[in-house]
Amino acid sequence: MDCIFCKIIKGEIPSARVYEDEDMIVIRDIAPQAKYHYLAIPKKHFADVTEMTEEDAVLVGRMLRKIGDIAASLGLEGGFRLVSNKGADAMQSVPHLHIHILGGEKLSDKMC
Ligand code: DGP
Repeated sequence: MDCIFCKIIKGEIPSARVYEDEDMIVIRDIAPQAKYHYLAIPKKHFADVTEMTEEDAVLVGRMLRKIGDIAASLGLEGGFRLVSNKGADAMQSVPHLHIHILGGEKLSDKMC
């Protein structure tokens, strides 16, 4: 499958990986929109929240809990914002579910 995030997971495309476990990798976003901008990417490929099975929902729930666990180690002690885009209106550019993790500074209150 020609998926950029699957290639990053396999190590075929380099990335700044800050965390990895059996469920997911967390990498630095290539075009940061905050002081700290990470992407939590499940190792299993599915396009977005509308394509999740019940099993995927459990996986994503686990990812959220782990993001909470590792947040402080990523410099996010002051708080963080999670975003997962789906589709054209949200400007999703990579059709492999991912959760943006933004923080390290006061974020704009314009969105969310
Ligand atoms: P979205 O628009 O929600 O689909 O976000 C995709 C994000 O992925 C976007 O913020 C830029 C990031 N991105 C795209 N290609 C790469 C890459 O090759 N490496 C890294 N680290 N991030 C990437």
